Amino acid sequence: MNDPQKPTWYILGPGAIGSLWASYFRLSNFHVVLVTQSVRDSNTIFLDDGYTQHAVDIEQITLAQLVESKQPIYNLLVTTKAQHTISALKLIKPCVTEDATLLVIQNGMAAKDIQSLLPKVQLTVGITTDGAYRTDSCSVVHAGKGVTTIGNYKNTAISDELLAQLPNNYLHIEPCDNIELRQWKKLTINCLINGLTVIYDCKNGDLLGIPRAMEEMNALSIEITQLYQALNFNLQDFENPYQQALRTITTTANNYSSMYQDIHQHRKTEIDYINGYLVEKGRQLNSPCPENSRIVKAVKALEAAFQDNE
Ligand code: KPL
Repeated sequence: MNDPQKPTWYILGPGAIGSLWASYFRLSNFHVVLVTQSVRDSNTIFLDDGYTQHAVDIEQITLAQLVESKQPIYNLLVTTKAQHTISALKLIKPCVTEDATLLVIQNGMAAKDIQSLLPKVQLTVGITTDGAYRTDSCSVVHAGKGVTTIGNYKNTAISDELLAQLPNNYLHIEPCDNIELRQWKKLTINCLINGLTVIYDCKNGDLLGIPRAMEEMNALSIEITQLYQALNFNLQDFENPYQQALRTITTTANNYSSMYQDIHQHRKTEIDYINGYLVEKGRQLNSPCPENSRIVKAVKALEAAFQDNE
């Protein structure tokens, strides 16, 4: 049942995280509209939360139907991959109200481009350690309970009002005052792990047993630290990237990284927004990043072998 006191959330990006949030919003009695690329067979999402199987009915609309209908969007959760975000947002921009709340949960650093496209919206960025995967287009498994850290892109405090409008009963959501720093830290980890799991075709933890991969991880760590110096970052904010990545691959040893999953499902990866983002920063600062460039080239070579399945 929809609770009339609760706002409607539109969700752009019906992948694993989008489906997870859509289901938990619905289970919390929010009205949810899932925005999809094309018409899907079913309006039900089957959620396996580790204890219970839920069959959750969710209203769906295609991007084209949404644009045509011109329905106003006051609350939008974006969980598309970074590379698809701007084109999708450009399409639905006429529907997004000027002062809408936009929560973006994705890897990479697309927030600046989103805020430029929609300058007046309240942009909130989320970084999640929830593990979720889809077993088919209508079924999602919440495999690992993590934390979603949310912070306003302009580093203002998250309001209690926004927090109350999220599915807190089901997800661990924590506000953060400096989300940009958190994004950089997450980006650093993703730069050290994701590409290597693709190149060596392995789970996160398997990298530990591949001496060549560990050498490359160390070289990436050194290069990224130099870049952060060139960017005038306070290095005390960043633990040694190599040590941090070692911890992450140990705690997520059995996970297949998101980039590994993309390649295996023949989807374009977020490489341009991860290692590619640092390569571009390095280029702007005259601080070349050959180690990161090599990762970008290797991943793109694999992507070139298939059509994007997104
Ligand atoms: O965030 C991740 C990802 O796969 O994108 C890591 C931290 C590498 C965990 O798998």
